[in-house]
Amino acid sequence: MNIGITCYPTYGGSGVVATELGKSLAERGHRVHFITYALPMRLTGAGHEDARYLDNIFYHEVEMSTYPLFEFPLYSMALTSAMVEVARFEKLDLIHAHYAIPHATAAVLAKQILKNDIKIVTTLHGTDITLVGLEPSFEPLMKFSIESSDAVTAVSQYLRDETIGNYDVEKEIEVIPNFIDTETFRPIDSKNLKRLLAPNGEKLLVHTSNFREVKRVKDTIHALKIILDRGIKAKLLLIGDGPDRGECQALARELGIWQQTRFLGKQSELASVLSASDVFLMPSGNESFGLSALEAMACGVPVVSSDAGGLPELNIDGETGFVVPVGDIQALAERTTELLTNKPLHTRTAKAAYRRATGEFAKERIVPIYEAVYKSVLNKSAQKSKAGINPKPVRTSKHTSERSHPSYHG
Ligand code: GMT
Repeated sequence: MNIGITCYPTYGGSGVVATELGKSLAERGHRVHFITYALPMRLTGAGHEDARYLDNIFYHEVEMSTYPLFEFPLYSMALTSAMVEVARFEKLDLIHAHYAIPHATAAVLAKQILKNDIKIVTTLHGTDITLVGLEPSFEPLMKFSIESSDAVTAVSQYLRDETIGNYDVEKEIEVIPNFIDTETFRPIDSKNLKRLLAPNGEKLLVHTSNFREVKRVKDTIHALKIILDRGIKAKLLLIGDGPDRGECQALARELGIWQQTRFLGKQSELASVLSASDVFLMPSGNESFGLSALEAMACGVPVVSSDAGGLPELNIDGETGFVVPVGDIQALAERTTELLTNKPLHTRTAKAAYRRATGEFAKERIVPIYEAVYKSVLNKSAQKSKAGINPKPVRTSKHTSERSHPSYHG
């Protein structure tokens, strides 16, 4: 198949899933075209095989024109135009839009410009539905974008139910969870790193996120304080960056635990530091799936998470770690203490976390499910064309097509 993928190219979970999916589809012989405003992080970067040079992966940069009259950038329009141009030159079979607004919206508009000569698959990731789309003025646009897509997927049952409940959509939504590349995320021997990070034998707690309010990063710092006050030697590794980082640093100083808190910034190679850690903390106020918890589980690290959104679908309470109510810092500290002080419990949950991540959520299991969705929308169009309704030929195999238009970086 000849597949266009649009996503946020940054460190966010939706961009990571979209990029890993594209890489995996390319490995499986499809031609994959990323249509984004920057090169997706996981296509390049240390610790990741540099996939951008594969001959069936293409990068089409969405170019933004500037003109003094345009006070606000016309990104959605530029994206739609890029989708139309790439679809025409590359003869795309479908566009897979990750994140509803504006990506699915732009794709649906592109489809109309292309006179329906393309299929649109939309994947809902989380904040597109639970935060952004709930802005009242966006609701009709969200409903329209979802209902006009040929197929819609959501990353958890929770997100599927929220979408149907919040937007009253009449659309089948298939749940396809996040997945993991078990060659990248695996338990790595990190004894040396552990010695560096915990020279006095401290237990290591770890949290990775984009430090937005919804992640409740401050809860991890409060929990660390409780744990330290109980006389347990521990350190908290905070990986990533975002709006709340400054406040978190101030809180660590205020609580007098600055020395036990390490802000490590954005990291492109996570498996070693996760493998060196004892417990992963995810106290989110809202979380549709929790990709970073899955990454930790695949490295053999048990998780203490909140019960927000789809987290209990991933982290099974008492089995792969513990689930506590959102905002219950005491319970967060309590459950983490249990894992840090009860060796057999830690070993059992760590093993279960690893087994669940690499069994249920391995990319080899999940990527074919996306492929089946693509085939199903293309088959539907083939059936219609047989019946004389839509005479578009279906291309389900690799085919030669011209390279990208020169204004793109193919
Ligand atoms: O909100 C984020 O953390 C980033 C966001 C995104 O869209 O980039 O992540 C969402 O999508 C991920 C991939 O499907 C999910 O694993 C995250 O749970 C989800 N985040 C939230 O729902 C808050």
